[in-house]
Amino acid sequence: MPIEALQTDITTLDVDALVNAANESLLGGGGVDGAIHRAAGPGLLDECRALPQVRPGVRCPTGEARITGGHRLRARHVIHTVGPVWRGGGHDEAALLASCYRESLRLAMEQRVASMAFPAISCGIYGYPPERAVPIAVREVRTWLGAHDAPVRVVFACFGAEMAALYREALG
Ligand code: AR6
Repeated sequence: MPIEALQTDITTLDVDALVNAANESLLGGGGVDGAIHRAAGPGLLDECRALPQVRPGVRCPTGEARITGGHRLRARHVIHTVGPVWRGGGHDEAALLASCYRESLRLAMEQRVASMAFPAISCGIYGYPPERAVPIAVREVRTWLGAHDAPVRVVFACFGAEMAALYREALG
């Protein structure tokens, strides 16, 4: 199945599942998280709030993922994942980021999604350098799809031409 990079606002995509670059509270924020919550409407926040806390204030630890409905989005599902905050690269950031992609794909496959879109997890407010994050995203998606023989169309939704160019280079 094709993996492609599109320069677009992720909320406009007609795919079965959108991945959200959330924070551990899952109660919304800025960036793509804010855009997804605005487009999905208040039902998404209500559903997130009802998810169990694994410790006070934490519904999804960094590197993990949780799934909800899409509410007013065209997507049927939102997969919320929490990327690492970039702290120079020596704090397990690469492994945690890779885990976000794998865990999101695992939840998507459980729901039998045929198409899904990822934002550039951690590359905004969390400060992960895109030139380091993009090859991880591409490698994890490729490896995972290859290993699971999953017929899933994956879109990397890129905010801006520079990000789209990085993905296209990594995709080859
Ligand atoms: N469509 C596609 N990509 C987008 C969109 C959009 N509508 N909006 C932003 N981006 P960020 P993070 C890009 O900051 O770094 C939130 O407050 C953006 O240009 O959204 O993982 C959460 O609640 C960048 O390339 O996510 C967390 O607290 C990428 O999406 C924190 O931000 C990710 O940027 C998570 O930070």
